[in-house]
Amino acid sequence: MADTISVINPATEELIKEIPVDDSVIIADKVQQARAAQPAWAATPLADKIAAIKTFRDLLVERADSLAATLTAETGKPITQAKNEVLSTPQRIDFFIENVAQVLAAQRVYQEPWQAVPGTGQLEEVITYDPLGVVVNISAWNYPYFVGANVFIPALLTGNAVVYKPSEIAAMTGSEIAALLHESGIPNDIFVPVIGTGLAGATLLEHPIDGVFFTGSYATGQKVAMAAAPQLIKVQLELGGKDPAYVCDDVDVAAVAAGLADGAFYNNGQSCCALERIYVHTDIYEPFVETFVQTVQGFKLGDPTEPDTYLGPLSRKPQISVIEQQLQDAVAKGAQVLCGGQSVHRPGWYFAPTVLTNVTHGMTVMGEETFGPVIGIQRVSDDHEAVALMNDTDYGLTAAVYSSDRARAVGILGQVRSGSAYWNCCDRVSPQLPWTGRNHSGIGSTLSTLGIANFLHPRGWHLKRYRK
Ligand code: TXE
Repeated sequence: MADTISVINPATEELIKEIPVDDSVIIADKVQQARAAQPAWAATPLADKIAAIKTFRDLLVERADSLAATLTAETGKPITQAKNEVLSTPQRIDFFIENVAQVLAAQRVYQEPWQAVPGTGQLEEVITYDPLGVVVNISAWNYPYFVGANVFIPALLTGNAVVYKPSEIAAMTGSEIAALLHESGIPNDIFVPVIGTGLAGATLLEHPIDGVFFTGSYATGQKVAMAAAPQLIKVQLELGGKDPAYVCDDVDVAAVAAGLADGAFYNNGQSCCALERIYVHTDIYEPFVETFVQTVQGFKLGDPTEPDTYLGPLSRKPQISVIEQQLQDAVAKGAQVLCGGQSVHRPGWYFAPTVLTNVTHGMTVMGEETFGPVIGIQRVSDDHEAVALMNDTDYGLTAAVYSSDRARAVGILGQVRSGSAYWNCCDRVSPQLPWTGRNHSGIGSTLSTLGIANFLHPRGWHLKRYRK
């Protein structure tokens, strides 16, 4: 009998379904199918590829309710946030559709004036782009539509075949994505889902492929990069973060505190760019903390299928132990728990939203990714201290500064290593901007025109026309 993934509802701990996983023979076959089919897909006119992706986009909108319900059932994401994810994905798809032709267009970068002397002629230099070929997309569960579409939409539009391994935590959603793409006209052997755990992901990397686009944790990303290294293929890694915000002394404290609480606790803190550390200027520290805690205590925790629920269960049970260990370490070293601090007594993997003060960088909660509903708030005496603390991390995904002075904020952000810099906002992703990280937050970028070009090999043409 085939191995299965047991899909458990994190809010009820009930078994939803057993899904059979693909074994190594099936995986080998799927990669070969994609390899055989890819040249014909590359040769398919761009207009036909765009038409299929537009249909997919329309189906997402049409079926948003049922797709969101699946996502909520298997990950515990509150239904309003799940629906928001499904319905916001078309914005990214539209960006790719509108910009792919421009990225694919051949560019004549140099042309000599025509030489009239016999034996000479004219040199022309042109850049064209070819698809990578067969790319593997290993994906995370926390935003399967967003992080999936960031990869498979531009990959397909640029003529690649995609072998897609959704996370085992979002396998039902991954299967629904594949079914929708096939229904939209993407051939079955051009978008090929592989269902399985990390083992299936590792097995995929043993096959000859032309690129791996991974979204997930630093620890797994490192394994993926090492497994892919012998093939010398393109490796793109969108990894985690320990994202900081610094609140200067010149802000509207109430508005900023409410915005930052959302940045820290949306999707239960299970966002790659969730705020994980907040530094507050000493002059406004007390009122900031007071308003922040009030906001957090106002968040509705409960059944994720109810539209007004803001905090559902965690998507993975083992994460509760990670959080508990970080809290124990913090409290032992002097942190103060202003609210939360423990799991919630009800069925499901619930953890109360937790605000810590008196934190220091000697605590794991300020150094390691928490990926849960916990935030540490640290007092700082000036901008220099804030910059030093923001940079005191192995990660570098995003950084935010809140100030009424743009020059001050931009000056601070310019000194912080991060892929995204936010002034008076946080936890924000835009299709027009590259999504990228420094250090342990990854390699490469999705979104923006860079996130399309990353699926292409450039070719430099040296073209000489000779006069006879
Ligand atoms: O990651 P995991 P998760 C990050 C986020 C957090 C993580 C959460 O910050 O760190 O993702 O996602 C497969 N070889 N981002 O828990 O466990 C596994 O089956 C090959 C960053 O899902 O690393 C799953 O499909 N594959 C972000 C995938 O790897 C393997 C956006 C990820 O699993 C494998 C969203 C192996 N050896 C989340 N082992 C951003 N920066 O954009 C496991 N997998």
